[in-house]
Amino acid sequence: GEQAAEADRAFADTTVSAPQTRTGEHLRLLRRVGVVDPTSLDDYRARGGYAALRRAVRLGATRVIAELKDASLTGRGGAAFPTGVKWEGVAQSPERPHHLVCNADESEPGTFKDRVLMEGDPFGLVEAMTIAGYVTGATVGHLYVRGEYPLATRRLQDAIAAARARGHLGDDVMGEGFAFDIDLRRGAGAYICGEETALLESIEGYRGEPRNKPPFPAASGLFGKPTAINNVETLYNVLEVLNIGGGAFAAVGGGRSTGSKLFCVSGAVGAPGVYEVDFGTTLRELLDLAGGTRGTLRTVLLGGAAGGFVLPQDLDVPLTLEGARDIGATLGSGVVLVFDDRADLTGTLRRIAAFFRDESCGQCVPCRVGTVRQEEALARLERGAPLGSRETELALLDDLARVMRDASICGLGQTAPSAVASALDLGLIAAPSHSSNGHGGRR
Ligand code: L3W
Ligand code: SF4
Repeated sequence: GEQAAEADRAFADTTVSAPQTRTGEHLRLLRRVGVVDPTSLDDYRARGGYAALRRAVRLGATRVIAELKDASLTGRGGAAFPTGVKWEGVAQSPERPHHLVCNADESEPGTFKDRVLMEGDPFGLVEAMTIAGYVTGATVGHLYVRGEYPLATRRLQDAIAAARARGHLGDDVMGEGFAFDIDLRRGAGAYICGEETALLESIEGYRGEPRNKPPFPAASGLFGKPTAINNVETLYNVLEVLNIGGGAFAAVGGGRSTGSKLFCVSGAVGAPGVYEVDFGTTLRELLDLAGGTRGTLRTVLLGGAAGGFVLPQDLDVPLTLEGARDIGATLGSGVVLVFDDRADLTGTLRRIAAFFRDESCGQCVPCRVGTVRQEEALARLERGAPLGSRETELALLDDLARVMRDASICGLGQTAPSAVASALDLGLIAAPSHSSNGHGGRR
């Protein structure tokens, strides 16, 4: 009680700006955030809640999957796997039981989009998970929420209880003849438990160590059974697909980037916060929405630690998976970190490296050792005391990046060197060196 009240106060004090979108366009995922009473199932229903579930049941599982494929909906956790394909794999598996998991362990540095959805529109996640359970044939959905999200946890717990009390969860959901309930789990502060297979280990009661993939969870997941595991934002998109239809959803954006995307904009902008824009909006337009850049723009880290740096001359890049890839970045989970010319880039990269070193589960050598060596090299560069020459350090970082990317078991080790490698590529790490020949810039 006391803790939750404190979290409420802390939330009220934060300056996360109101959700926004481009003028003249309606919000999709954030539509109800800040508008609906997050504690009221009646208010949720009055604002269109549970229409998507009714539609899903009318269509039946097979046609819902077809709608998701028509929509070209892809996962919003960073890897963009097609949601319809994932659900189909689980729904069609002859193995029993089927499991459903929602990955709400949002912990990527600079990411806070799922938090805004869960705190502001918790019934949306309850409804979307219920639809996912209906379609994949899972009767229990495990909702794994980041331990440091007390307000989201409480709102979700209350929403689950309210839905249960009104027959929107339980043995006969809304009188539609299927059973589904939600089991909420709280993480305990380990970033690695957001990696899907580590998360499954954690639910099973083991240490959060990633498994080798394949097999993917859709074939062998929780307790070795077929498991659909989805990011929070992906599930809210399922509501949108059902509400407007797969074809209308796919009409926004294109390729593997259809619909809208939430971006977490922070750093040197006028109004940091979560913004929803249609795929295809340019980075420049997004930054304008976020109050414009403050100071002289140096670079933008797009896609967060797993992504890449964007230079001021590339701000017209369209925010799509394809557009980001073309300039050597990713959209990842929607991180947009803006640096002005006074920002300490090497220091920031060193802190990101320290984060990965700290959060590595230690299971495989390239990551366990690589994250330590990477942090050390960056710290030496930061202090201006490289081993031999600056070039030696840069070569070492380059080597480490290659080994970690190629040989790590999971995404943590594979992507831990991404931002550093991108900064090296673009010559953004400019450390003083005793024996430097003065080279900077692109190598
Ligand atoms: C069935 C196949 N399913 C792949 C499934 C797989 C998973 C999804 C993506 O995430 C991203 C990275 C960073 N049959 C399948 C299949 N799947 N092939 O598709 O799989 P995968 O293995 O490509 O990626 P991943 O390891 O799940 C890596 C991002 O994660 N990241 C951090 C993200 C942080 C957050 C957050 O805090 N909220 O999202 C760090 O690396 O962008 O792209 O479900 O099972 N043949
Ligand atoms: Fe653990 Fe890192 Fe290996 Fe992933 S890459 S399994 S976090 S040691």
